[in-house]
Amino acid sequence: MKIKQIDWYDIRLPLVVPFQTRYGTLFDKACAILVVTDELGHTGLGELVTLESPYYIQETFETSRMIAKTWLIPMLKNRDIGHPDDISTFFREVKGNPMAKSCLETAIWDVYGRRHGQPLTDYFGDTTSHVSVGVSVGIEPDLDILETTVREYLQEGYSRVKLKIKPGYDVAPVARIRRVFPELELMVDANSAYTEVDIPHLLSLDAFDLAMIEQPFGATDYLTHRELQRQMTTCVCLDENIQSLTDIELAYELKSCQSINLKIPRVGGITEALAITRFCEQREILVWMGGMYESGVGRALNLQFASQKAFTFPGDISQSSRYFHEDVIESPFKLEDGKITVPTESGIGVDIDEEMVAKYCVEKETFYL
Ligand code: OSB
Ligand code: MG
Repeated sequence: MKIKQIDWYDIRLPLVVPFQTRYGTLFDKACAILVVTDELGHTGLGELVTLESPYYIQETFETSRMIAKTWLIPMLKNRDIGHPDDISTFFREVKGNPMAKSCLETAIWDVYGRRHGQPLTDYFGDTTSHVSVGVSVGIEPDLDILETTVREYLQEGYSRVKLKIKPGYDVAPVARIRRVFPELELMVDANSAYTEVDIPHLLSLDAFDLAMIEQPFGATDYLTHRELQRQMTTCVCLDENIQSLTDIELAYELKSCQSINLKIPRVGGITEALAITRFCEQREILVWMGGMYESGVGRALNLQFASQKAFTFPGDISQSSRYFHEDVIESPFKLEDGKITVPTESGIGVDIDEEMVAKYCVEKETFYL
């Protein structure tokens, strides 16, 4: 297979509710939708999901876009692609920048699947047709509003709730939600907001029967996570730390975590994400699917990936309407009986809605390879 053309659409989707994390508040989501075309005219879709600020990981929307357009796309010129696994090998020359790599790598997996008439789930082993999902709730200082928000999500059918926390906003919201919903599968995500001196304070979260605490410390801080996991009963989960298979190998050897939030874009694409999943399965590390406020394109892939049997814990894959008024795909995802149906058409199983892409597109560029 050869890639002949790449159409790059920069998109800006307004959010239904602004998301507040300790990084600030997000009012709309920038993303790019990539359409890659092979030499036979089959097309594949990819999404660039990077946030605009460098506060989550090093990449920003602009740096990912520049790396992809200037360095990665030219690497595909005249290359024979035997299998989509080849892409991660070609891209190894460029260091880091997993999200830039992933938007192209996943689009190439998609065109490969469509060309062979196979949904990507066919390449993932045993999968299920419906996935139970959770919801990631932003920081809401008014705990009455927080409680109402959580109640509404539970009524919609989400089977797990993740609360974002930060210093000064942790025990109080957790205690409140736990008191009101004693049976709820509840967890917290700190997005690196704490340091070693906070360990005694974080240990007080052990009292709330949380499923896990996600990424309390810095993105390369394996040792402080190890120290917390040594002292804490609650499962420590890593997100920002895990950008490759090597990172989870290190975390496993050091006993820095018992779980990881896996995001395909944060690890450079499907090939690496599969290797990480297999590693976790073999070592009883709980692996589950994270999210980056994806549009329908990235969400379709996340759903397919999370349909693997290793993904027993509900992912951060909410229905499209929780994020956006309108989506760029033809049939936006809906929660039904607490589950979302995994697309079964070939490739990622969804098609873009041309009208929506045109409506929310702010810039377009075409590359001929
Ligand atoms: O830390 O998991 C995170 C979104 C953007 C960046 C980082 C994170 C998140 C989420 C949202 O928690 C998950 C989602 O609903 O897409
Ligand atoms: Mg996280």
